[in-house]
Amino acid sequence: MTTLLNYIKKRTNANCIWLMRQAGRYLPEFRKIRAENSDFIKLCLNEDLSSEITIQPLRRFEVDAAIIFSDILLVPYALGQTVSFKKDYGPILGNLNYNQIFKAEERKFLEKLNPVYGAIKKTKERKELKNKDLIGFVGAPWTILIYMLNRKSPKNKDIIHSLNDRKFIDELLKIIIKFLKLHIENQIKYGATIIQIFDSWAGLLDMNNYDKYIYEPTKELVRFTNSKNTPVICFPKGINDYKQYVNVVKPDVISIDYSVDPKEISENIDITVQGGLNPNFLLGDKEELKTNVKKYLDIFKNKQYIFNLGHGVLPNTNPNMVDYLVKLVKNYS
Ligand code: 1CP
Repeated sequence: MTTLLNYIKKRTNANCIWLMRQAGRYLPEFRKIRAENSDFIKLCLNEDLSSEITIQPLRRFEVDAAIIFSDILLVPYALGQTVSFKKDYGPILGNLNYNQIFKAEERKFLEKLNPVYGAIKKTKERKELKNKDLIGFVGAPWTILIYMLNRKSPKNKDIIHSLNDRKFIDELLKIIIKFLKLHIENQIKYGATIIQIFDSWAGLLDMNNYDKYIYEPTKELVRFTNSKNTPVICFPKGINDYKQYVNVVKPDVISIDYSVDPKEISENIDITVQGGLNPNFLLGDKEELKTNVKKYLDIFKNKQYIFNLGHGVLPNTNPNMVDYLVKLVKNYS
């Protein structure tokens, strides 16, 4: 029985926890592999190493799920845009070749991402994953669109001006949605039991643009995923109105960021809530962490709540603090 999935389906009443970015960056065993693999995309496309990195946190911590080691930017990569990562800078994407993107073929896309599906299949078969969920994921259409157009992390709202060429943007968005569906479908086919949609840049948009760029495209992905009998966790980081988002997009679980008041969320949202704790608390002392973890657990005590952070584990986090956090949550009553 997988805890997280059964919890989402309201069949168990456990204290559930997993962490965004639980695999990677802050773990010495990941750093060792990373030091030997300078090309990050290649590392994501190495079935054995990707599967190994995926289960690394499960060897250390009693988390209820693994998230496949991959990246949201593998989708632009598989559509033909080059993607590389520069140390201390972030992702760098190549020029958008319109002809290539607009003519992208499903077969070629799947061929490029085949190792991700292979890694999912391999991970599912590992003993560490017994009774645990494997979370597959995609970037939300809006976040992928932004990376493809801006070709690096958007630092501010200036990028919104480049949305002026409406016809082109509409076409690009359609292609992104089509291929995100294909990627979701195949992650499920090879063993992902839950899908998380990361909308890391939702906070860049004004509310009058939500419908077109966030609500409608994401709703389409949620419906599609649900039609494959698979629940969806949505993380629209920085969005103005979580309640409206839940009402319109209708995910199974809503993952909240650290800027929102959890009390307000617990009073106004009826579906399963995930996350919220500021990842910075993992950098401080144990007492402060404990107080804040307890705050979230107390607020959501009589609700469906999956413990997680309000964004990913930071690279300079001490794994001992993560261990302490997981134990706090598991022992809470
Ligand atoms: O240099 C390195 O060692 C690579 C660091 C790294 C890692 C470990 C990147 C580069 N991506 C990942 C893995 C990753 N990315 C995972 C799997 C591991 C896990 O979660 O346990 C996941 C789920 C992601 C998702 C992801 N990638 C998001 C959404 C979540 C978020 O943090 O908001 C985003 C925005 C990306 C893009 C990305 N990948 C990597 C970087 C440095 C970035 C850019 C972040 C930014 O623009 O600020």
